[in-house]
Amino acid sequence: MPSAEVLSWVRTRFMPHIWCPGCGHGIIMHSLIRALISLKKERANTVVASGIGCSSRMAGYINACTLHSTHGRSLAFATGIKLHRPELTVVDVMGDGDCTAIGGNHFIHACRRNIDITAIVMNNNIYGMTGGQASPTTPIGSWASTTPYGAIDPAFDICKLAEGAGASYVARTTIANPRQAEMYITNGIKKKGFSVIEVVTHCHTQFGRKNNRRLPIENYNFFKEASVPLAKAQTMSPEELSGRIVCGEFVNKDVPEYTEQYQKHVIDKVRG
Ligand SMILES: Cc1ncc(C[n+]2csc(CCOP(=O)(O)OP(=O)(O)O)c2C)c(N)n1
Ligand code: SF4
Repeated sequence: MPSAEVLSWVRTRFMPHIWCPGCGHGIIMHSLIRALISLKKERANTVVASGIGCSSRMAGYINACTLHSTHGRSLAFATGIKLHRPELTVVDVMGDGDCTAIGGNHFIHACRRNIDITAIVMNNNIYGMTGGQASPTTPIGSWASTTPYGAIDPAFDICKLAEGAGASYVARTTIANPRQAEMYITNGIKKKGFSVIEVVTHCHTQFGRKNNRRLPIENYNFFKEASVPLAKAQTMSPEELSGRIVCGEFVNKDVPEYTEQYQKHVIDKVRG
């Protein structure tokens, strides 16, 4: 049973939620709430934005200032909010489809601008909400409703994508390590700049069912066994790393942040 403090961040009037029993998205929501509590954030100054998808339902369930926007476009809305009210804490919760398919362009440009928003990408390797179509993170050879012979497209590495596009904080963990998720989300919110925390999770209903991981616990055990800490991964060969999930902080750097640059180079100049 969550503590009263955690529950104060949950819109209990929206319960029961729509998530399938055992879906990993709830674990990530708990990690996010714990991070917000540990940072002593206030609900009135905390914005949680989302697009559309099972993962994106999270914005509706969190008792803060929330925005459930359009599929793939939540970073555009979040950018507008942050530019207008830079003092707010802005978190954007996204699915892998939302973030890297229809929203891929918004994602890379938010990384490039380095705007102070924390993006939590819930990567379950599939479009969960709409029936299990392959997404840009579906691994080669996996079955999805749109890949009846196995996926042939190479998958995106979300962390490498974020790093290459310029995000100032990039980390990955899985739902099998919720404390690490909480720590990375905390670090991401604290970072002045665009932060990306990829949390590898499962959709047992749409992905697991077709790929020999039908039960939530099978996915959880798979993540535990497949995870490799970054320091160890750096000593392993590409063959040894095949199929493994490298977890750790990949980027943590201080570079100019967009709302500060906008204030200094645009607003201050316009006002003289
Ligand atoms: C513009 C637009 N295109 C397509 C859809 C249909 N749609 C809704 S959710 C979704 C995919 C969700 O997958 P993901 O973002 O990975 O989240 P998940 O459900 O797996 O958590 C799609 C294609 C939509 N709502 N709006
Ligand atoms: S369909 Fe998949 S992603 Fe959506 S709630 Fe069910 S298990 Fe979770």
